[in-house]
Amino acid sequence: LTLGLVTADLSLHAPSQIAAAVKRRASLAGYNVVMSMPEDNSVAACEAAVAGLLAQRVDALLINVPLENDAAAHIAARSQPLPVLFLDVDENAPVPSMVFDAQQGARLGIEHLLALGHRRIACLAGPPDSVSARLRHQGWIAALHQAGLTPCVEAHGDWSAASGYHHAHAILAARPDGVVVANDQMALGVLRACAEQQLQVPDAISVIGYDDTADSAWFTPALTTIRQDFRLLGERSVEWLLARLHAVPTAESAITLPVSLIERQTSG
Ligand code: IPT
Repeated sequence: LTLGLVTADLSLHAPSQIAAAVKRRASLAGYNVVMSMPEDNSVAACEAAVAGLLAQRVDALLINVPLENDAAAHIAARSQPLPVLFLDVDENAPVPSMVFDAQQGARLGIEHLLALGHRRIACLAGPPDSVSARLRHQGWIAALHQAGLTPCVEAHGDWSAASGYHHAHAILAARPDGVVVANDQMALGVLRACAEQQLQVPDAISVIGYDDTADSAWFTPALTTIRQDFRLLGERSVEWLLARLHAVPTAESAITLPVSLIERQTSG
């Protein structure tokens, strides 16, 4: 039996760790995993990837690419009658989903900076066409708003360390005392820019990442971040599909997984 995984760019740390976790859990159950990586971020490319997996006669589908509600509904309809689960959609999307709690993650990061006494807070968001990037960004704004604040500067990167580094220059020019970053790879680029400008982290500026990928504890300084438990997502998502394949009627269809703040050396 075979599970199909449509995945976001595997050169990014989070999708590759999710794919590894899916593969590990599926193997335990005696399932193969076949993967397809869409050519670009378009809905057409995602549909082509799904069609390719369906042609390989997969038994169930996991979709880990960002999809707006109507695109996800369209893909779910085309995948009928196979079980399909979406990992990067809005939690209110009209399809079965298993997503990390973006609002909680955003709030944890902002509240941590506020508790440390920071008030000039910068936001380095992910790409505007990513659902999870948008939800994190909205969560930051809402949490800042509750404290009567707005970001002192904002930018959008593309998830890569290079984009974090390039946007850091405009961000640091606004003299924030804390910056929330939408993923750890971009935070790595921000740390590099801070080092080049001789800004001591965390004395001069706190940096909070998002993901807690396997390397993040090894950044210099070790990164404070919001942990998304990719191993758990891999396990739970495969188990959800297995339940559906065995027609277990109790499987919920909109599951939100909690995230947590991991305090290391980049916040203070
Ligand atoms: C999300 C990661 O947080 C981000 O760093 C980036 O890798 C992105 O994936 C790629 O699509 S995690 C996803 C399950 C929302």
